[in-house]
Amino acid sequence: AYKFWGTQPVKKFGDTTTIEEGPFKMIDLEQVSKEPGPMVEGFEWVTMDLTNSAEIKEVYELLNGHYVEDSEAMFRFDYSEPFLKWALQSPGWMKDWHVGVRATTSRKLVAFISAVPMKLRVRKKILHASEVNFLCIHKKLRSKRLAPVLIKEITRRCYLKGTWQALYTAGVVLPTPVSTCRYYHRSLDWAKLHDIGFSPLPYGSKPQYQVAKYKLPDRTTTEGLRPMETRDLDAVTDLLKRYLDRFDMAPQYDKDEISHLMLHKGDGEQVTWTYVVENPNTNKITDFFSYYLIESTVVNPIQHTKIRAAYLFYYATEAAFNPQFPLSSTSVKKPEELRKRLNLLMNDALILAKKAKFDVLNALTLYDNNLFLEEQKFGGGDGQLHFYLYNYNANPIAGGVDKNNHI
Ligand code: YNC
Ligand code: MG
Repeated sequence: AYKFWGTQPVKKFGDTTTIEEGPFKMIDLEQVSKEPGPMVEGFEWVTMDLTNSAEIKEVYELLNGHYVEDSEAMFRFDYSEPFLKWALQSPGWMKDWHVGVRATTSRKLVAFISAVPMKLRVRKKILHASEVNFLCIHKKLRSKRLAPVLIKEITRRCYLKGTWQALYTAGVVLPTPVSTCRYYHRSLDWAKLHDIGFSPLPYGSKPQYQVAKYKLPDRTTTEGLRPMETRDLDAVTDLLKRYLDRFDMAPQYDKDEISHLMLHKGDGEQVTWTYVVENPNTNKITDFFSYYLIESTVVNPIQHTKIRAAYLFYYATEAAFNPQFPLSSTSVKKPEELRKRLNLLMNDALILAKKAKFDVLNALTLYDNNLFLEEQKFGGGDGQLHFYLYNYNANPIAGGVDKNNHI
């Protein structure tokens, strides 16, 4: 098993000794091939130009037909063209890291893999890493060992840019997750989710009870809540940095990245929604939250053809820094203030997502999410998301737990 992954600089299964964290190997740039590895006969490597709308559309169509499905193949991610532009052209992006495979004769795009640069902090060390995503092979070319060829090619291209580590996530188990999270789902339109087979009717319940359970108020309740604007960038960047510093593994974003990730730039379809709380007395930004849109295709539709899902993205709150509970204190429960504040904010996030016509809000069991998932009526899903590091040996990191083991 793991004929390919067994050859790669990743942790082996069952290796549970606590180690000093660091790269598995040092890469000598001289030894990195300047040419791509051999491609299967009849196919060739291409670099996609995602500033070209025709090429974005080709990537969109490959993913729309062939990307990730749930275990029962009822739904398939339908990442939109604006989403792909947003995700793949984040600050520092490189064209070289948008790798395609075309059929030589027909020119059809049949496989794709991508990376974007990211600064990732693992405990105290900051890695200048890449984030690898959107690995996809056309269904007719599956199980031909093409995936390892794509992974080796993106690795080569990362190495050529002096990037020796990568972060990637997958629903499948590979050697070896550094962290594992579970997906949770909060119904916003229960009737629709039930119709498409996403939400079962619990035993002994009735549809009208389910609809009533998930009903939300019309108006938000947090005083000072409003959409984020450009003038909030410094405050949000600073707040998120301090908030994420409480966890063992998190990205390090600068102002440009926060601008890219959080602000809808007004050209084309919106993919990201961000709200801040401005204290009406001090005009200080005390909290923010964001989510993004990914639709999924209903594979065998009866009535509805798409699920419109919001994914909880970054958030932060000053309530995490309650001076009564200094972060240096160990093994105490999270301050009650933080739990209360997050529940207030997330309830407003649900109200806003409902108003923006989302069917469901999805979240993972990471950061402080465990403080609100149940109270906000999220239900645990079947899916897990495993986080992996390439060429970096790290001790496991529990999802949903901060540095002081606060739950
Ligand atoms: C996967 N998701 O275990 P072994 S996530 C990584 N990520 O290798 P073949 C995967 N490896 O076990 P197929 C993987 N899924 O022999 C399978 N594998 O060691 C491994 N699905 O290859 C698998 N997108 O070509 C096995 O399999 C080997 O034809 C088998 O292709 C797989 O984007 C796949 O789920 C996933 O399109 C491409 O099934 C295909 O089945 C497909 O015979 C639907 O492959 C879409 C889908 C994956 C979404 C994602 C993150 C990818 C991360 C890749 C690893 C990056 C490493 C870091 C590189 C940069 C380093 C630096 C610096
Ligand atoms: Mg294959």
